Amino acid sequence: MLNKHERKQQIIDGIKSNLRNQFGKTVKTANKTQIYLACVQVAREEIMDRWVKTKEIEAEHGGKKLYYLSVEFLPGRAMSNNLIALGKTDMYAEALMELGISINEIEDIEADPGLGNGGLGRLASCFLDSLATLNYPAMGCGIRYEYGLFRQRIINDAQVEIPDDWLDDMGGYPWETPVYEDEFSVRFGGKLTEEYVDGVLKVHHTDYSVVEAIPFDLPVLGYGTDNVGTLRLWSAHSPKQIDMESFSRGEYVRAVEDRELAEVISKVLYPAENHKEGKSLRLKQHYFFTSATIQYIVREHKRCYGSLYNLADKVCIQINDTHPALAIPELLRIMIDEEGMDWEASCNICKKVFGYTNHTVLSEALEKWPEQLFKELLPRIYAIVHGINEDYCAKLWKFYPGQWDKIGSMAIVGYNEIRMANLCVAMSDHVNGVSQLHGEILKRDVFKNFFMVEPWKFTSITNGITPRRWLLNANPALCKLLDDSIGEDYKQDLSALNKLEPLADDSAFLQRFADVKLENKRRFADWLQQKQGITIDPSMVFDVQSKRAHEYKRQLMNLLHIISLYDRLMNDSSFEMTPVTFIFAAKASANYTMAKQIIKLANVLSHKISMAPSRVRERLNVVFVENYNVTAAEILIPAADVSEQISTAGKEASGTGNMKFMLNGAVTIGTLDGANVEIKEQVGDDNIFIFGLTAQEVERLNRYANYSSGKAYESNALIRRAMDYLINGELDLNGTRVFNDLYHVLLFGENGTRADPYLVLKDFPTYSECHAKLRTAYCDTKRWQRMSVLNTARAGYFSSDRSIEDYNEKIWKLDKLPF
Ligand code: 26W
Repeated sequence: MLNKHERKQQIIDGIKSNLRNQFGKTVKTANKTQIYLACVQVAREEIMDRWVKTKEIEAEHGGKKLYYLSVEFLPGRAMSNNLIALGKTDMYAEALMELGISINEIEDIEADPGLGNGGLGRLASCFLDSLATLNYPAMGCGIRYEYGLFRQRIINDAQVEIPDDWLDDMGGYPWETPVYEDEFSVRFGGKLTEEYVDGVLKVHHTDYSVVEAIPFDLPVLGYGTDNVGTLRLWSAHSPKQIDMESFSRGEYVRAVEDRELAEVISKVLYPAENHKEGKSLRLKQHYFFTSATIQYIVREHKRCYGSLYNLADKVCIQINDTHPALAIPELLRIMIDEEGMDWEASCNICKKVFGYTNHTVLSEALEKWPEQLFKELLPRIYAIVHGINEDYCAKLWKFYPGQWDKIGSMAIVGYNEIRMANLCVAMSDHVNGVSQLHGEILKRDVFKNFFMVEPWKFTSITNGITPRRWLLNANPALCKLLDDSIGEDYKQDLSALNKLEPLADDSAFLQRFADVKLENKRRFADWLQQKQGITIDPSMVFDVQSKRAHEYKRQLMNLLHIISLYDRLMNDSSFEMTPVTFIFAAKASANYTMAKQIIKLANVLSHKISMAPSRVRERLNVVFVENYNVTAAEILIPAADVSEQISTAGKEASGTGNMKFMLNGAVTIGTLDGANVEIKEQVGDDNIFIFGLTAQEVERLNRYANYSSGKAYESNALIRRAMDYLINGELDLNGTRVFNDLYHVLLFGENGTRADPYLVLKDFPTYSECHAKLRTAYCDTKRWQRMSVLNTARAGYFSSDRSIEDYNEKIWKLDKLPF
């Protein structure tokens, strides 16, 4: 065993020899990127040891394994997280210090892989962290996009999208390993012919194009264990040889087309969330990665057991929303066409293997594919989906005899579309929502008719977040305080945070907790200064809304409230308020006009207020944080005093940002939506600010169509005055009328849709009152500090470790690896 000094020396020697071998450099001559890359190599050696051992232990163990399929992952930067898992953060920091380098600067070199849009992708990464930490055998499977989610710049107050070539930035991604022996071919297009062989129907698939799938594996380090999980991302490549057959038939163009088709599949992540995109490339992406994954799973299983009959005992596959749903017909295809198994037996096995998690109730986000496109691109999969549909409709007929409308709406193929959610529900063993409320809405509303047929399938599992990234990594100052006051158990058992409860009445502790918050606010202020040249005052309340820009999340309501405060400060010299800096961070899908206008409004307002008289500026500030991503979230969230979770009730499936803020001691102002409901239950009514309609009230209002935003406007002077700013030229000095649309949607609706579909004006009055109460509470320093501590103390339930244990109990039934 080496002592501490020797281990540090080992790191230093490792860095030096890597610089020499890789780049022909010394510490003096190397640049920051080279030093970063050398550090990664040194850390990787240790990680590789653990990874190899994990694979051996897993093979020996022979238990059931989980494959978590997701078209998005948002892992965040790897270096700091991996050093924490290795327990080596300080050692690396000191080693680098001896070389005259600050570890922060080195960590800042690293790209943040933006291989997802928002909540769904980040959840997938939190789950992989927990699976590894809890020693469950699991692999995440997705796509290695060459371009992640666009980088956002704000130019003239508007969002501008810049390509995210994250792989180019560092000359490749140093944490990944290509696994060439696990390459698979994926087929697109072509023709089907049928033939009876000994009375059995055989389907032949010919004239297809081939794309090669090459996996790149990333290690996912468990915390407090040597277990290392795997995130496998598939990259698309053209077949090594040009298709000689079509080439020699003179089909030169076809042969070259194949190359084109292949190259483009894993190029870019679609930047749309909660909005379906009926593009053929997207369908190709989905089939590409699910086919490769299923081929790999089948090969591994057959290597051990020779056949697929016991597949359901050894494999479970979780489908993260409907995007990976083609895994279901793909598994059937292999069982039937390649393994010669019969249809019914194959279907029965399939139904035991898959679990489906739904992440949204917005109807515009439920995936449907045009039948013709589907058929042309995936003829064999199309035929299989038809087979599934026939069986399923026959089954429904028994349950709902003669009820054609109902059966029609539940069918997998209908109105020339393939409905992916229906496919998932029909073919999965379990269907789950991501919060209590969301699960109930799935049963009562979205999947009501399915629920009647197979009620046992439906369940809810409340989302969670990994405390390793969202506490240990993001908030070292708070962790130090926690370590000193309640020990370190909370790192692997977040419910241990409840040991803080008694300290919520200890004024010395409250002060130390508040000091940590202030330190994090300063850290964020410095970061913002350096990134965007904006100065903010850490003595003001930091009130934060950071999440994707979407109408249902109601950033617009937040902005109208700020306009209202501005108006009162400007026009009423007797109006006093606790000084607040409102902070926004949000990306909008590039073609989502309304969301882009909301971003513009935030930026315009920010400028407007910065030019106001000092009495106003001292009390009110607005800033927009550019390019929100995991790295920005890690700095922003620990600096928040107030967390805005204000979606229209019934629309946000769960939310996970809400949990991150709570864990870091922010107090929530929010509606009873998604996991906010459970946050309120955990933290208690006195430690959260709830306002607005409930999901049931929203439901009723919509059902009876008895809401008039015009009346809400007429009856409330604050609303009228705030709304006026959108059209009276105050916010668009050049008379560009940029915010006319926002005004119009709220009061009149756009081309035929109802006015104010997300009830912004309806909830505005209670939102505004709730903010006033919150400011009063903040002035009572002791009371506020106590609330803040209790939010952290009661966040234990929202660990993704708890979510994973719930999934395992209800669905997966995995055994832990013997570490
Ligand atoms: C087809 C385009 C598309 C892309 C992404 C449709 C839908 C999605 C996702 C399902 C949207 C999403 O990220 N949903 C979020 O999932 C989180 C994790 O469960 C929840 O916390 C959020 O409430 C939910 O909006």
